[in-house]
Amino acid sequence: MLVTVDSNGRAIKVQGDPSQPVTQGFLCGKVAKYLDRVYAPDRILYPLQRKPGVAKGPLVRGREHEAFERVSWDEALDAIAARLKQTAERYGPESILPYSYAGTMGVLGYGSMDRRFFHRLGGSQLDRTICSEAGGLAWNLVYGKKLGTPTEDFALAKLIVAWGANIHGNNVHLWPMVEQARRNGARLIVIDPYRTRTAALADWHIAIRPGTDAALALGIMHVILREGLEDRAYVAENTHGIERLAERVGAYTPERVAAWTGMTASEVEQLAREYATTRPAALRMNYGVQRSENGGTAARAIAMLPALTGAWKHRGGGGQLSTSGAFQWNKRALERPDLAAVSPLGRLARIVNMSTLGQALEKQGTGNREQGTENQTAHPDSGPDVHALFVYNSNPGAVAPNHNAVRRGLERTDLFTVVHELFFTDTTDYADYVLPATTFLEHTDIQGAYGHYFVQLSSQAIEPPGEAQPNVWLFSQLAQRMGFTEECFRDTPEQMIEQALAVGPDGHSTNAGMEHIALDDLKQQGHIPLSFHRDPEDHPFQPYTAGPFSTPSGKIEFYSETLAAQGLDPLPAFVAPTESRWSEGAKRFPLEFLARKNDNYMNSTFANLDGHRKMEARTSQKLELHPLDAESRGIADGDAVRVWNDRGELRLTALVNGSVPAGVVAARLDWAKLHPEGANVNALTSERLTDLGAGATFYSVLVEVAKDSSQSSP
Ligand SMILES: Nc1nc2c(c(=O)[nH]1)N[C@H]1C(S)=C(S)[C@@H](COP(=O)(O)OP(=O)(O)OC[C@H]3O[C@@H](n4cnc5c(=O)[nH]c(N)nc54)[C@H](O)[C@@H]3O)O[C@H]1N2
Ligand SMILES: Nc1nc2c(c(=O)[nH]1)N[C@H]1C(S)=C(S)[C@@H](COP(=O)(O)OP(=O)(O)OC[C@H]3O[C@@H](n4cnc5c(=O)[nH]c(N)nc54)[C@H](O)[C@@H]3O)O[C@H]1N2
Ligand SMILES: [Mo]
Repeated sequence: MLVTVDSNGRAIKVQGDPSQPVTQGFLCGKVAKYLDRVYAPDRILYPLQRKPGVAKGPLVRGREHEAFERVSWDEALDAIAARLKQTAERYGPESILPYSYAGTMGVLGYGSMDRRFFHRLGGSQLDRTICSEAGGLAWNLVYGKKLGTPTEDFALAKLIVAWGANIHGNNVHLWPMVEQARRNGARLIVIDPYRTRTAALADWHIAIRPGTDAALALGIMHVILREGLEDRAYVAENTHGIERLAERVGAYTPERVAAWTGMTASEVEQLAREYATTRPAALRMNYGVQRSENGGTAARAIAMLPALTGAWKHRGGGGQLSTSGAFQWNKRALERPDLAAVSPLGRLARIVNMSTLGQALEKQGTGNREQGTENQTAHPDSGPDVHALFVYNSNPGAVAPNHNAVRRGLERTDLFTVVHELFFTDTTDYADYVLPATTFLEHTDIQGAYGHYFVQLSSQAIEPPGEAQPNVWLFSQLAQRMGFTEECFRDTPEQMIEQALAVGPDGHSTNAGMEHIALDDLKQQGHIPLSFHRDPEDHPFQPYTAGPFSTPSGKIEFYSETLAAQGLDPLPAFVAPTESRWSEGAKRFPLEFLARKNDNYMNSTFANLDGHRKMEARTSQKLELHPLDAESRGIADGDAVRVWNDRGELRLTALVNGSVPAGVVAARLDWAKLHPEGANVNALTSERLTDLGAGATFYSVLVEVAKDSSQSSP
């Protein structure tokens, strides 16, 4: 992204960098309006302390500052350090819980000085499972590493399958490649229960029932193997466990799969044939598939498809879940887990799962993952209750599942909460201290990616407003106040960028794939491709064309000894989610609910800006439902409705359209405080975890809906 700054140091324009081969000079709709966010009149500019006697809980929008008083950074840092010390002494340092996710995805801002700080302190470690853990683990079980078809090469495909992937809405920079491929005759198939922008533009939209993807993937494999459409040579050479997989898929006849997925048997066959016989065939699986209780297994089964057909062999074929495995940052240097040895614990702290924050705060245990983990270090399911919560890069008051449980936890008067933020969010309403954070225009960072293969430098463009400070600065300062004397707490961002790159004596990175990259070159060029992607025309990168693979068997794994050793099913199977139309709970709550993202927000980011809200007006605070489900409940388009289950309730306006199949309803993630009753879709979602990776299950939720007779239609 290029930022134009005027002579007064004010950013006046943002635009895509035309020299970036993936983003090609355009920005998505929400980031094109990024300056509205940077210069928003309600940015938090100064450190704030909750006024004595003001209860924690939703504050009136636009008047949040009245609950706080301005303090200096010195006062705030001293007071926070004193409280953290006291908490650590009284309850043990593990009673302090950091909570962060993807507010910034810069390598430094996402996880560096903060990790050092909490390792040295002995604070609980956070298992960052809320987004992609189930799918990432699934992909790694099959291939060993998260690589994929280069984004640019999707333009060469003759078939693109978007599976649980809202390309046009969430990943718009892939869309031009899709369009180019289609100009050359490619077809686009979208597998998504919801009619997204992507689905509406597809050649074939398969409105699969939520949580039934494993059945479909196994059904496709059934047809492929029955009809001999697999790539036998590729499978023999590169994969492990085909015989046992073949045995397993025997039961997944098109007829049975049709009954689960809501497709017809002949559609299952058609999809399998088209996928297996079109070359190149590119699979864009995204994380939508795995926000479901059986989502890890579903993602794993889907990931096997290009291995069965040998699609990786054809340039423009194969698939992509994420390209993040290609970025081998020197994380040990950035995060310094070795500092845990000098913490009061003398070891790595227990791990708390971020997807069960409600439970962690309600003192019902910490929701640690028990299975399928790749980084199981040390996490006893015990340990002290959480007494201090340090939130940055995240808005758990809006994005965490089971909102009402989270809210009860945040309301605890004995919980000390610090929030580092840009705006008064659903989370700052519960903070004891609110600290002002910078936007990415106001600090320097280095970036990897999960949708391309370029290392990028994002240089500071403007001065921060007020007293806003970046994450690195905050945790460096706080470390000084805690009396942490290690040199690494005084590192500058530039030094840390060099550490991330593991810069060698000649000034170049020593990270695998980055050996040609020097910081000075990044400063000049902004973005530099990873080594294997430097000459895409003559030496195109095609992952997984040949082994050895970084799995235990050295092969692509259809059958997983790793899972077998954990007592889990080594082969994929379809298991209906606990909350689905087949479950006992469906008697009381018969509708499957999709707690969806917005095309013009970034999770909960941007939802507070009027311009962005306008772009979302069509679906904002609406419940989308099928005409049959509306009719049987006496609901008409535009009626006020009540949506509820045992966890919570939400009042929305009915939008009866063709966007969801019968039995499925959908609404959008929003700030809870922008709804009249102070709740959002996560009031309905649960803390139940995915089968692999212990991730959140935003898309396995049952609800009931009724006309809201307490209100007349707006
Ligand atoms: N505009 C915009 N862009 C974003 C984001 C945003 O909030 N807004 N968020 C960013 C983030 S954090 C992420 S992780 C990525 C995620 O990008 P995606 O993975 O594309 O994210 P989702 O919208 O969660 O899921 C994609 C689709 O999966 C569908 N889906 C739900 N349940 C099922 C199911 O059981 N089976 C199948 N086949 N599909 C299902 C949903 O209806 C949805 O349309 O996007 C990023 N980009
Ligand atoms: N119902 C439902 N819930 C969901 C999802 C869904 O699809 N449906 N999606 C899930 C997914 S995929 C994800 S990834 C999570 C995302 O969860 P979060 O990462 O919490 O996402 P955001 O809502 O973007 O909130 C990030 C916050 O960080 C702040 N921030 C931005 N930059 C900085 C910075 O440099 N420093 C600090 N200190 N703060 C900063 C922003 O102002 C913003 O309030 O949400 C999950 N929750
Ligand atoms: Mo995400």
